[in-house]
Formats: sequence, structure tokens, C-alpha cells
Amino acid sequence: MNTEYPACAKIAEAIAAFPIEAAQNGSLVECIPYGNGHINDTFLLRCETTDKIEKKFILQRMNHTIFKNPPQLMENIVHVTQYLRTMILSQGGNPDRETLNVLQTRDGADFFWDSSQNYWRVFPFIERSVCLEKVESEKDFYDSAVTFGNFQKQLADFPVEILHETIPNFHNTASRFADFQKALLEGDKTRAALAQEEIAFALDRKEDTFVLTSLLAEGTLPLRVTHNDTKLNNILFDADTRKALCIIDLDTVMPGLSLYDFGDSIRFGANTGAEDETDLTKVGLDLSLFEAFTKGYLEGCAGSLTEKEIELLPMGAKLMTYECGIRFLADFLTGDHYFKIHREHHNLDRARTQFRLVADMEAKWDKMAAIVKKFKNP
Ligand code: ADP
Ligand code: GN1
Ligand code: MG
Repeated sequence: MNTEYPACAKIAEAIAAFPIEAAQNGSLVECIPYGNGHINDTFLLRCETTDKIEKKFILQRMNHTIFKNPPQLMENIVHVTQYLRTMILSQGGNPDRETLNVLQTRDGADFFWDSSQNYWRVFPFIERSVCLEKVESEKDFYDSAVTFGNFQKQLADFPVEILHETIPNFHNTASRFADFQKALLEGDKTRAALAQEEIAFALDRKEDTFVLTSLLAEGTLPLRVTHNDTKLNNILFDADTRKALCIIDLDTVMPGLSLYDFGDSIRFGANTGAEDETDLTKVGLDLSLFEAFTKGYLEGCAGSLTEKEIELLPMGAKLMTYECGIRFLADFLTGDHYFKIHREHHNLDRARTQFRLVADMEAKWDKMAAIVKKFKNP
């Protein structure tokens, strides 16, 4: 093995725990940090068999500060991926490419707990796939929408009671607002001074934060199994056909609202700017992309959404964007302990884009509603 390991304690110990080299009857040739996730530490392992065939794996150190109970989280992922495998097989698909698959350790466990209490897992790399950081065509975005809608449909009869809540109140916007208020009180005052405009924007919209939670509590919106982190880089596309192929990042699959999945995809994918764009004139809602996603998502859900859910799709988009904004802002105020940052004030930049996008959605509200209506009554 000629690998130089990245500066991540215990990585060699973790690699040795999985049957990576033995299974491939060859050697590990590379181990590099990979992807743009904000939460886990992800590495690409590249192996070569003795007859020079390349085989890749994704190794991840789970963030156990954020996910308090990694064994329960892995239990969720194993249950969900096994269920998806059966569904995909029954639909004539290829479960090795259309869902994540957990590679067991040499001891037959679903994760490895190292001597410094880090939790590690491995997924076979989905070969000939592409991960997009931004929408490159309307068709890609439409395709991702069909696949997220279909994911929802595939899990419609999944026994929801066996799922653990990996992060309690994850998309409870009212509870996120309370966290934001706490961050305002306890956070850094110099940082708060830099973010006065954003703080005011967030406080002005307090009433919105209860809309979905109230409808859920009174039974107007149904609780479903949802992904809860449906940004575009959490779906892989087939490099050959360019079809949306596999939904990844299943850490937050939990009971939730369809509006969370719809909304988070719009927040990230239908933004004309990047999530951390500093030139706010580039940030806004692309209505054509909003339309493409709405069409695709409703097709993927194939009639399973209620009229009320469909009517509230614009609210899902706005609230998921607002909520992400207050999460970024709270993290900025309290010292950037949650989301990984790569530059000074990165979380403030991210919060600003989210609020600019919310403002643009508010300005385009009637148009968003008209698009949804068009697909509700085709
Ligand atoms: P995070 O929770 O930090 O966002 P992800 O699980 O989304 O981590 O993984 C980070 C990146 O790694 C993804 O955006 C994707 O590019 C890549 N990735 C993850 N799993 C696979 C896989 N099985 N095959 C190919 N690429 C993957
Ligand atoms: C995080 O793990 P990643 O990068 O896919 C976060 C999401 C946010 C997103 C913002 C567990 O997602 O909730 O919407 O960043 N995941 C968690 O980009 O908090
Ligand atoms: Mg991710």
C-alpha cells in the first residue's frame, strides 16, 4: 500500500476494520477527502485489484456531535436501504446503483467504532455517477424531482415506527426559531452587530414559523417518511444516461412532511446563485426551475400528495429556505460549531443568500402559486 492518509486521526484504523483490500484481492492506492458536505468527514478510497481493476469506496466519519446516536442512525440507514433494495428489485431496477448499500466491517457490524470513539462507515462507491453542485439544465433538475418524489412513494408503506429520530425537531421551524433567539441572546455581540439586517429579517417572519407545525399538529398535513436533506448534491446522476440515479446522504431520513423535501430541493437547486454566493444580485428564485421541479416532484409522487400538501408547496420552499437561513445565522452568532466553514463569515454569507432568496420568493409568490395550480389541475 502506498497511501498517504489525510490528516484525520484514526483513519488507518478505520480502513483496516473494513474488508476493503481483502475483498478486492488487491491494494488501496488512494485515500482523499471527498465531496462538499457540511456535516460528515467523507473520504474516497480507491483500490486496485491485482489485475488492475479499479474499485472505489466512500468512507465516512460520522459527525457524532450533531448525530448523537450513530448506532441508531445506522440502524435507520440499514432498514431503509434494505427496504429500498426490495422495492427496486420488484420494479426491475439495479439495487447496487439505485440505492446506497452499507458495507459491513470484517466483524459483520454496520459501522466501526474506533479507539477514540469516532464512528465510521463505508459505502461502495456508485461508479459512473456524477454529483452536481449546481443545476446545469432544467432536465437534470426535473429528473432529480421525479426521483425524490419516487423515493417518497417507494417508502410510503415503510413501517415508520421503527425509525429513530436522528435529530429531534430537525425541520420544526418554530423550534429552530427558538434556537435562533437563544443564539441571539447568548451569541457573540460583535458578530451580531455585523448581522443586524439579517437578524431583523429573521425576526420579522416569526409568524411564518408556526404555519406547517400547526397544520401537522391539527392533522391537516400527513406525516410521511421523508429524506429531509434533499439538496442537489445528495443525489447522484448516471454518468452515461444523465438520469437521476441514487439518493444519498440518508442520515436524516425520518418521519416528516413532503413539503420539507420539496422545499429543500427548491432552496438549493432553484436558486440562481450558490448557497454561499457573496454577490447577492446573483441570488433569486428561477421560476422555470421551480416549475420543472414542481412538475417532476408531483409526477414522482404519482398522486400520493393531498390537495393541501400541493397547495402548500410554495410555503414549503419558503420555509425551508428561511429555516436554513436562521440555522446558518445562529451558527454564525455562536461561533460556527455546526456547519463546516471554509472562510471567515462563511455562515453569514450563507444566511444572507437564504434571506435574499426568501425575499425573492415573497416577491414572486403569486407566480409560484400559479405554477403549482397549473400542475394541481392539469
Ligand atoms: P454529508 O452528510 O457530509 O453531506 P454525503 O453523504 O452527502 O456527506 O457525502 C458527501 C459526498 O460524497 C456526496 O455529495 C457525493 O459526492 C459523495 N458520495 C457519497 N456517497 C457516495 C457513493 N456511495 N458513491 C459515490 N459518491 C458518493
Ligand atoms: C447540511 O450534510 P449536508 O451538507 O448534505 C445539513 C442540512 C442543511 C445543509 C445546508 C444534518 O447538509 O440540514 O440544509 O447542510 N445537514 C444536517 O447546505 O444538518
Ligand atoms: Mg450531503
